[in-house]
Amino acid sequence: MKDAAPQTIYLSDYTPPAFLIDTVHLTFRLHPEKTRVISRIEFRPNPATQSRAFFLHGEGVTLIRASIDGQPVTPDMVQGGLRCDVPDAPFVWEAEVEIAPAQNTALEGLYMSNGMYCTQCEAEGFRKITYYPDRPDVMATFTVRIEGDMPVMLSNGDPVEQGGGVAVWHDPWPKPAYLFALVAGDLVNHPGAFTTRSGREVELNIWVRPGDEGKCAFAMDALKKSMTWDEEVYGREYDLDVFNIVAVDDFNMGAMENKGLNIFNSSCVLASPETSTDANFERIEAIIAHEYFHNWTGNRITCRDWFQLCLKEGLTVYRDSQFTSDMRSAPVKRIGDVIALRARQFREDNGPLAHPVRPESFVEINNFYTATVYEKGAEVIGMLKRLVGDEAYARALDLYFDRHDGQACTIEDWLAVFEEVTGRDLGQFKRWYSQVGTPRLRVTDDYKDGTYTLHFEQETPPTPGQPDKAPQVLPIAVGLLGPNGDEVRETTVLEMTEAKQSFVFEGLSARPVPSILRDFSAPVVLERETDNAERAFLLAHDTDPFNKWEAGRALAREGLIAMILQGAAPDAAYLDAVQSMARDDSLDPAFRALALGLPGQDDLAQTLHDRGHTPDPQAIWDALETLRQARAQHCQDLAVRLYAQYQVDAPYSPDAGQSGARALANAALALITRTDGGAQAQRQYDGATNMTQQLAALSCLLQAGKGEAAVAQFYDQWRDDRLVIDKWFMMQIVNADPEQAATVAGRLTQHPDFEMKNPNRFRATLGALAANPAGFHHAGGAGYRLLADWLIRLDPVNPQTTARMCSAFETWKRYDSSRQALIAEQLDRILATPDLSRDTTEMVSRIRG
Ligand code: 0A1
Ligand code: ZN
Repeated sequence: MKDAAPQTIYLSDYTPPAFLIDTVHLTFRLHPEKTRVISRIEFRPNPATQSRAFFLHGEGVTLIRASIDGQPVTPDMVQGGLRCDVPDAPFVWEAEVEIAPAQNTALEGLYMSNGMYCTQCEAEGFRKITYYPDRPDVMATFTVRIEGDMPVMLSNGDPVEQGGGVAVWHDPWPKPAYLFALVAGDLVNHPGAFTTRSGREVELNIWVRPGDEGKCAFAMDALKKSMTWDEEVYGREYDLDVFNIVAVDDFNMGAMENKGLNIFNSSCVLASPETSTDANFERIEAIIAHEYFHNWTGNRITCRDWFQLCLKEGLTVYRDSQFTSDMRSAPVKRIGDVIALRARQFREDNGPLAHPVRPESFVEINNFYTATVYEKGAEVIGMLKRLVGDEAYARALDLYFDRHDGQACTIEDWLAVFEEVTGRDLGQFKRWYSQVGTPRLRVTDDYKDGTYTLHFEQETPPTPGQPDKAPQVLPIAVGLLGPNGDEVRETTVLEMTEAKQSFVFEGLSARPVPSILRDFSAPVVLERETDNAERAFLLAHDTDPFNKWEAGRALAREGLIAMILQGAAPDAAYLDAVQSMARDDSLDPAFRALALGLPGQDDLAQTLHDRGHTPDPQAIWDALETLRQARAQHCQDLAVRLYAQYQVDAPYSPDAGQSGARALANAALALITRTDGGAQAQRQYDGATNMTQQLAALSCLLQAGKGEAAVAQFYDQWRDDRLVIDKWFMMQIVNADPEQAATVAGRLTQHPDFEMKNPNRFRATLGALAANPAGFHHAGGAGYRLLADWLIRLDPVNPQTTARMCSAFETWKRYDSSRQALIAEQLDRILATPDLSRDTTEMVSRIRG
């Protein structure tokens, strides 16, 4: 059936399901072109509603037969599914359908990746497997029988029967269809075991393609750490006898929390020192934790409807960030999270794709797995915890798990447990879920006779569809420093609820220097008229590591803005301050490496736009280059010292200590490369014993224009490792000079190893182009054309990845009229493509505005 005009779905239209399900039995007869799926589903009328309309979702499935209580029926086939007359009493629905997993390039539903069957059902993929009420508030227990000739055949829950071409799995925990999973293939496992604190023996397996079994140990260790952490910190235990993880090469996202059978993009699970960077290891640890934590926040307690996505995602991101903070360095994790939040979520808030943490409407839900739902959703949880305190947070979570286990819930349910535990009215706090945009927080201060007053003013700029905003609850963590740099007031959390509000500190002997928004206590843009002397003072003295870093970042940013707008020279105050900070061996090397980072090109473009200027991507790039060069000269001796001092002699470990040392040594190498023309980078490249060293050296060589030999060598060395070759594609494009970037990317799309159908490879190539802003936005528009060409080609193959990658264009309104015209032309060209998917149509229409 041909798609009708795409429909907008509204939160306000929610109605409960007419029928509930007790049990589901599925039989899969696997075949690449014609898999049969036989379903037997026990329905009963939902006592909570009068409606008895029976509708089952189904897309791209061929119905072979259907029956109700054993009597054949002929349902009405309608747009997106089927309808049927059914009894007003419990009944058994049976159906047989046929699907073609080998033809499924969208990677949603049941598909094949390298000869292996696998599934992706979130958000609405189960309807591509069989007819079903594919909505998260219909929860059922599943028994799955898989018939096929694959050596390993897995589904959710615990195994019941295995062998002779059959595997039967039973999941005793009621779940929505989006958590269903099936995997079948020639897989090998890396086994493990875990005993829960109440004594359940859990078999752990990481299933991979033969040859990859040596890259699973780190993920297995991360899984065990996650299981222990969730017991210790949230009191949550695992609840099945088996926990399986499978690595899949073709996957649209990072990973998926299917009950008892997590499916991972292989890039988010496979790791070895030779093939993975420290950053890869850290990310794998975090994603393993994230998916594992979903077992309670997502699976045992799920979402009533997809508008509530942040209920599971915001909370689970928050939990995985707590985990990483506990396993590694909390300040370093916080700084990294804020860099990512500003780069992705603030950017989203500032453009045409802005939406609330809990959206109120969508056309295609897959387009709402966004930084706003995930990362801002996590910030909202962090603010709530800061406001109510750790102890009340723990009690509220206990109540949430007790009360809602086995349910499909809403944000109202979530906030209600906090209201009950604390007695607070969270009505105003709830605006964080509905109001769009990043609040601006303006600060002024005055001091008189020992009394210091901070005056705050908050304002959220208008966003599409939301012209007027009400004040939000802002937890503002503040500390005060005395003139000699000592802390005269420890961190206190001010609770701002009004549009304008002042807070008074008494008994001070001199005018203090305020350290505001410590630990980035609220996701806002802080605006304060200050000067570089104060920033340098905070960089030197602030006891809050986040604000210490932030002061350095502000110094760098203001210097860069002056260079861009006024043609100023690199700021000496910044160069001195960053040098003293980098030299300070009492500071964590990982922190120093972060503090040596500079604001990104996109960050600077946004800042310029916020201040009423039209950003010029080339001017931004030039300023960054000039500053990097000046810094390299200014810190020449220090860089050599740091590089030598932070070499790691011990056998490789991806732990925080070693990876921090490598990060600092590699930051020093980047400085050295600008004064020695790449000699040291070449030595590091030639002698590298791990991927962190090898890739950092390659990046330095490419930036120095000396990468040719290394690029060729790298390919020869790694041509058989898909994940490493992704890095090879990406490095060449991200590090290309602006005028070369589109050409390099275009050339690489013609490389025999470029595979459009593999999302990782597509992102490593076209995503990398968008990650080189001066290159992507280079005058003439070659970057825009190249990306649009490939999005148009990918759309019929994989709409989901196409739609996600359209966000490369979301900032287009910031730029000059000629760039805007060039981008508009490409957006219109995409929109005019016949049969454009619903996913991409929605994204491009929203971006085009
Ligand atoms: N729930 C997963 C991410 C995920 C979301 C959507 C997907 O397909 C549309 C796939 C995976 C997580 O948060 O990890
Ligand atoms: Zn998640």
